[in-house]
Amino acid sequence: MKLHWSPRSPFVRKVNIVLEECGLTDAVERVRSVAVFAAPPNPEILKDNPLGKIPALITEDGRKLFDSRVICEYLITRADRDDLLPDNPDARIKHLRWQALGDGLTDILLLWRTERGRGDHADPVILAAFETKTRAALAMLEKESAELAQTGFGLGHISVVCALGQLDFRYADCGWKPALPGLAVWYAEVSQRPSVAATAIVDDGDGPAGAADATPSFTYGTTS
Ligand SMILES: N[C@@H](CCC(=O)N[C@@H](CS)C(=O)NCC(=O)O)C(=O)O
Repeated sequence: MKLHWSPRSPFVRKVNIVLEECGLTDAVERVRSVAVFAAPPNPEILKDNPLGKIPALITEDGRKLFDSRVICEYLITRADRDDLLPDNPDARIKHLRWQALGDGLTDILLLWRTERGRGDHADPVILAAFETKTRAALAMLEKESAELAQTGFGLGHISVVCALGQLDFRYADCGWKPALPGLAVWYAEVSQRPSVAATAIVDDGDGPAGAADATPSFTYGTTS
């Protein structure tokens, strides 16, 4: 299998965690592919994913799979690891819902950074909406932190971990952990899991300069 990847992509990290869980990490040839939302699409990625996004996986029999949700389900089925995405309808919906919440939060964090990177041209209404949605998603996860802890590890947890990892990567000083203690305890515990620890985001410096990183971030403990 061939994987378009980046060591700093939270959506690629979902796939990396599943690969680790399934013992398939060495079955993949990695191609370092730069994907930037606010830039011309990478032609090498477009050949395999017309949406220009990573992750994209090419299987041994030539199937071009995207996005992370499809790739993760493919790998889980291939490895017969239905504990990660149970067949039982209630358990399955629980994981798919957490996946939607985690992936949705990650999408917002990526788009928010892109908008912040526009400096004086950033739209304050859009910035405020991203902040409101981020706070609401984190508040929901705090409410559900006991259920996250009590439910067998699976795809839903993987998406939430990757969203929180992205928050720590790009908004390291936002101070969410003291404000959301249940979620912080669950996150600290799940971060010890070998598949999660082995796949931490790494900034390899490849890609566009982070104009957004020079502009003010947000602080979880305050209101906007
Ligand atoms: N829904 C997609 C999202 C993938 C995504 O947004 N990937 C980012 C990198 S983390 C990307 O490729 N961005 C480039 C773009 O949006 O054009 C998935 O789950 O794979």
